Amino acid sequence: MARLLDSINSPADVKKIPVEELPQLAQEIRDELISVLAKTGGHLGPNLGVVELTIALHAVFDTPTDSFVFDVSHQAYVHKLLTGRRDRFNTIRQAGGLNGFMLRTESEHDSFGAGHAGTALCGDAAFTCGITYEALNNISTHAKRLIVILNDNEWSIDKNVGAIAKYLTDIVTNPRYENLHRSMEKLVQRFTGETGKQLALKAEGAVKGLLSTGHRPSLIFEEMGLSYYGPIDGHDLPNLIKTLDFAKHYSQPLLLHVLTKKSKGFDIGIAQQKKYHGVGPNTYDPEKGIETSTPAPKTYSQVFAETMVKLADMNSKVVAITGAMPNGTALDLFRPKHPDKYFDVGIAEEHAVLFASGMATKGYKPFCAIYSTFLQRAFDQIVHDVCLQNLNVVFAMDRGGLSGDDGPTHHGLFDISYLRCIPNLVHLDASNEDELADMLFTALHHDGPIAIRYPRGNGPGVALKPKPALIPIGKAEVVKHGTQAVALGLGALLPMALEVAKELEAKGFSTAVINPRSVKPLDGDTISFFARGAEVVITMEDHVLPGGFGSAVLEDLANRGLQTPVVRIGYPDAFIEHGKPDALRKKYGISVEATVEKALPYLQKAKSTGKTAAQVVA
Ligand SMILES: Cc1ncc(C[n+]2csc(CCOP(=O)(O)OP(=O)(O)O)c2C)c(N)n1
Repeated sequence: MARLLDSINSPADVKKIPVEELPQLAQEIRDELISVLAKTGGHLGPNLGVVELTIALHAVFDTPTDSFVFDVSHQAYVHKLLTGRRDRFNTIRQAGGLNGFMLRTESEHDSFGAGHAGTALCGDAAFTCGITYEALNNISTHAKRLIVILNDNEWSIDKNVGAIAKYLTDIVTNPRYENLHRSMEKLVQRFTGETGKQLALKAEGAVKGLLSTGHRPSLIFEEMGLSYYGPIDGHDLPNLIKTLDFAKHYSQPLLLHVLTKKSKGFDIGIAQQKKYHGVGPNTYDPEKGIETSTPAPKTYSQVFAETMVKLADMNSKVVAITGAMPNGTALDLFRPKHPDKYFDVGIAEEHAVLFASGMATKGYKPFCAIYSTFLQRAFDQIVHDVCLQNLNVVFAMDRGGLSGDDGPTHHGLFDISYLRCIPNLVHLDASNEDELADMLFTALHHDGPIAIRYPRGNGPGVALKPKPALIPIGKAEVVKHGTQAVALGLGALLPMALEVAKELEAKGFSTAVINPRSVKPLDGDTISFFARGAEVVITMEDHVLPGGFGSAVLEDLANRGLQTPVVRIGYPDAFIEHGKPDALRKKYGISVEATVEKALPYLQKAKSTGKTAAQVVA
């Protein structure tokens, strides 16, 4: 039988399908999501939860004239399927294919490309973000027509946390509200069709009357200037369509509280909501409905969490803070071991940092585990509340470098630039698992703020020492001596720097390799010792070039009056698309071949002229 889904090339086609056939479309979309994401990976649970809601939105509204802003937009796959991207859906999160989030350049139907939470009001977890309340605060003054859909599935990636999660549960379970909800439903049922739309407008007063009777669990939204309606079943298509049609003709900002089930229609996902929020390729078999087991080597995140357990065992002042990412940062391994030292503050990075600074003033040693990309949110708290106060806060920056399939919203390619300029802050970059453990241990003993950057996924597989050791801050590690070239491989790029050295040596040029370890303070003494006599200095970083590690080296050499040429390898001044890290690095010249090609002319010139770089300058 032909699929209804195959007849949909634009939202106009959704409107042609009779309401009674839409559940079939919903089933086809679920099947498509489950089968495609089995291969590509992606945000399965969130999308399975919003199938009916997204169909109903497109049945009622007209994008791009009407704008849909999804928060975080990881649940916009269904929207992509209904807005002319069905035939490319199997390329999602693949190099050159569809992005896993909304992307303004991908379609006119994507009004905003949000990958960070709190950008719009939508998921229940967005209500843990400060900026959500900042937006709410302005709605009554500035917004005329706005429909906020609160997609309440009780989950962030982990279980949602804090007072607002409890508040939403209270609304859903309040028996008084149940009555109100039924009266509202009847009202909406009556006001469908063309005449109904006119009546609906007139009914505003009646709605408001209903909303203001007796105890109103929806008070918080109403006080902020949003009429509250709900909670309604987010999987009941006819009722969703009627309700959205009603909302469309309501002339004031409105909040529609919709209850959905994450991972709906996929039992393994329902049983493991955290895991199926976002999965990697080949995690499950869509035909058999079972998990495909793959032995997983230890990730940097796991090493971080295991080391945190050791540090908290050693020192009673150690606390760990996450912003709704216990799974991603692996702190869910720490939580059961030290429940009283574990804090999940919700998707509230600014607060996480401020909270850490407060704890530090009371003698605690907070480790804030926040991805490099999400720490951008907390820049002022880092400057004003941690570094200016010179407090003992540790930033464990996971996903420093490429974030692969997630793309530009999630790559951690800016943190060296945005942190290097802040006084008092130390910035370390781990090149293997054991070094990460040592850096965390060193941070425990360091006075003042310190940021430790480590990559997504697995390290090179270096075994951990039974007990971590102190690393001298501001001291680089000389991995290999050499005289004509010096390759500085920061963090994840240290193995590549070693390869570059091997290639250059094979061509007859003696090359030193340095593991810089500390971006700030930079070990200018060691670097300049090698740079002074060399023909070329090579800096390699998984970071943008402007303001990055290579820039720090250039600044230091210039301050010392050294003019040895510097070849800087890193990302250009651009947002980097999604793709596999190896392929992206290659594309942007972060490869052994490209580096050797750039460095060779300096070495060959010196050989042919017989003059060293220092002599040429003189
Ligand atoms: C600023 C920021 N911090 C953390 C994240 C990581 N993150 C992605 S989705 C998500 C949970 C979203 O929950 P919700 O909005 O309720 O949507 P659901 O997936 O439950 O549908 C989190 C914490 C993020 N995207 N942005």
